[in-house]
Amino acid sequence: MLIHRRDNGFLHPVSSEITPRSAYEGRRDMLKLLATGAAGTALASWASRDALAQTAAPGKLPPLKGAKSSVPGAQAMDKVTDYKDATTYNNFYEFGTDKADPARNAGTLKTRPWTVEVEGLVKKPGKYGIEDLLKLSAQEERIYRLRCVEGWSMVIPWVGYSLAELIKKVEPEGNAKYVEFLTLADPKTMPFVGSRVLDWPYAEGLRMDEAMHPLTLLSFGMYGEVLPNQNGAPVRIVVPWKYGFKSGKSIVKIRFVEKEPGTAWNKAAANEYGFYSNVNPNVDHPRWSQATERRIGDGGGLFAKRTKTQMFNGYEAQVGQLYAGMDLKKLF
Ligand SMILES: Nc1nc2c(c(=O)[nH]1)N[C@H]1C(S)=C(S)[C@@H](COP(=O)(O)O)O[C@H]1N2
Ligand SMILES: [Mo]
Repeated sequence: MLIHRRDNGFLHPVSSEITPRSAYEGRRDMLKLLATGAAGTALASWASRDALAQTAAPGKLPPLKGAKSSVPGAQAMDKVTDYKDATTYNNFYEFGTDKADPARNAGTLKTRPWTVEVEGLVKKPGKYGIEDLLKLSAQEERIYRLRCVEGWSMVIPWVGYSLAELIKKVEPEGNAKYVEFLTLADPKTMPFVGSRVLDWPYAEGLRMDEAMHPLTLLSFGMYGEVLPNQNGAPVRIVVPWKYGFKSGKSIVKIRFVEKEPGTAWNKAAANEYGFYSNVNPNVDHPRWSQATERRIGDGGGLFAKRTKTQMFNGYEAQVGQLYAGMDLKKLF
């Protein structure tokens, strides 16, 4: 499609024509998907997950218990989302872009053996096996809200421990300022890793103080069981004050770096997804407002009443200080 902009009587190509073709096509696919996610076909997604949801119940996966957490902010503040909703309506683009796709397709994910490689600016780099990671610190149950950038949210009882526990064990060097997370990208088991929707592997990152914050969770389970594949088995990050996409699923690499790392969504659309991506009702997404959200499964499903989104997703008392003096409109 050729779109021209007329300036001073001359025709200039718009940026889409000077962007490499592959990047442009990937972006075009993505914009289409995002547009549908935010509007009409969300309804179709919700309906298509109904059949899956009917059989989704805890009790089928190995138990993973956690003691009630004493970390401030990690206790129940809202009604916990039903398991069937939390496991049948979410994003995991490696398995498809429809909200029902992760539950439908993630059965192929092989979660054993599994290692997480720790590398970069760290004194104890190495490959950490999942069984050792599970035992590295006491498992806690943390009840967190998670709000997706698209405007829906859930309240989930996660099981895991503060990422800080692992970080302290591996001893980052003094010049490590950021932590980068890379997730599995296996084309054999993840059907969409061949698509151009995102740059694979899915990459995310946190500033060191964010990664060390006690609320930042290294999670292995939810609802008293190990994580279902569609929710990021066998290990994922959960950062409750940031939009959901900052919480990388099925992670295989943690890298300590000096400079702010590139992240999957920022690379796909920098004007829409910043590095910080703190939940902020006062900063609109360029294509929609972030002022309100819909709690998934709250009464009428997709038609549930929208509630006001809270600054830092309600965790301002715990994390606001991390951003003191920063212009959150610029550093969104
Ligand atoms: N590897 C990977 N992690 C991911 C995603 C993804 O596509 N791939 N999607 C993110 C997005 S956009 C959201 S909202 C959350 C949602 O999943 P959950 O409901 O299981 O937390 O996972 C995040 N983690
Ligand atoms: Mo999301």
